[in-house]
Amino acid sequence: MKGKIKMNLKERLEEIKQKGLEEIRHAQDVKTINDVRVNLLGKKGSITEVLRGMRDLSAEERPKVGSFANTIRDELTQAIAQKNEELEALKLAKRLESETLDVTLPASPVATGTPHVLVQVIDEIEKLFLGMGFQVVDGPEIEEDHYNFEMLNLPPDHPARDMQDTFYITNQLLMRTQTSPVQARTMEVHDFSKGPLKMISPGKVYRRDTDDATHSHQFHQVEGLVIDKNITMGDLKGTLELIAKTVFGQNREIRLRPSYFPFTEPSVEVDVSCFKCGGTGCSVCKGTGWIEVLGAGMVHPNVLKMAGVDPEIYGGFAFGLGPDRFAMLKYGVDDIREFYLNDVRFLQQFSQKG
Ligand code: FA5
Repeated sequence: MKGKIKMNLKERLEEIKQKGLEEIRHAQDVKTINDVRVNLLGKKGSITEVLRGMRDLSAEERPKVGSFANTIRDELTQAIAQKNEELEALKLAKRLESETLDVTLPASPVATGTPHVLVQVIDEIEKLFLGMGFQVVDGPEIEEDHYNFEMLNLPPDHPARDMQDTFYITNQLLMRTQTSPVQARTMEVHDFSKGPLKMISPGKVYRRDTDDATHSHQFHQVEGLVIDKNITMGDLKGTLELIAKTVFGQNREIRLRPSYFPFTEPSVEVDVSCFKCGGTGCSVCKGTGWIEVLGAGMVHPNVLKMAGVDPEIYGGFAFGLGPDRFAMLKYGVDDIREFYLNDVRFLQQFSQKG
C-alpha cells in the first residue's frame, strides 16, 4: 500500500513538473508567469498539496520522496526565474523601442518674452542719460498734492491746475499727473556742496484725459532736471536735440515752441514731425503736421526757493517727455491705446531677438 502511495506521489510530481514546464514555456507576460508560480509553488499550489500527502509515507520513504519533490521544486523555481527574466527583458526592449527619442528632430520653439516696447524706449533714454552722468531717481505714483502741485509753483486754486485733470484720492493725496514732483523731492534733499544735480525720473502718470489716438488716462513720462551754476537755455536746447536725434535719428525734424508751465520760465514745448503724414496734416496729428512729445524750460526761481535752493546762485533746466508719444513716432504706431491692449501679436513686433 505504502509503495503505491510513493509511486503515485512520484508520478504526480513528475506530471506536475511536465505540465508546469509547459505552462512556463507558453507564458507570454510577467503576470502569467507569476500566476504559474503561485499555482505551482504557492501555499495552495499543486506541489505543496502533494507534499502534504507525504504524511502517509513510511519513515524510510519520506526523505527519498521529499528529496525528489525538492529537486522538482528547484527545477520549476529555476525555470520560472529564467522565464521571468526573459519576459522582463522583452518588456524593457519593447518599452525602449516605443519610447525611442530622435535627438536629431528639431526642438519645439520655446516662446520667450521681450521687454514691452515702452520699456525699451525708456531704457534707451535712461542709457543716454546715464552715459552723461545723470542719476535715475524713482518717485511715488500716489503723490501728495504738496509735491505734485504746490512745490511746483501751483498753489491751491491756481488756474493752471486745470491743465492736468487730476484723479484725487483724498484732498491731499492724488495719482500723480506728472513726474515733476520727483524734481521737487530730489532738489529738497540734494547736497549742492557735493556738486550739481543731474537726474532723470521715469515712471507712470495718470490724468482724467479722454482716451484718443494720442492721449491715454495712464501714460509714462521721463522727467529730467539739471541744477548748477551757470546753466543756460542753450544747455537745455542742446540736451533736447540730443534726445530727439538719439531716439528718432538725425533726419527727423523737431521744433521748439514757446509755451507755459508754472514751474519753468521761459517754457517750451517740443514737437516732432508727424510720422504718418510727414507734416502735411492727418488724423493722428490732428491736422497740424506735428506731434508734441515734451515740455521743458528753465526752472522757476520760486520752485528753487521752495526746495531750499538759492536762485541767486543756482539755476537750471527741466523737461518732461512722453515715452508713449516717442514710441508712436519711432515705430509709426498710429494709436497710443495699442500699447495698453496687451495683444501679443502687436507686442511681438518689437521683439529684441535678432
Ligand atoms: C508736463 O507734464 C510737465 N510736467 C512737463 C515739464 C516738465 C515741463 C518739466 C517743464 C519742465 P505736459 O502736460 O505737456 O507737461 O506733458 C508732457 C508730455 O507728456 C507731453 O509732451 C506728451 O508727450 C505727454 N503726454 C501728456 N498727456 C498725455 C496723455 N494723456 N497721453 C499720453 N502722453 C501724454
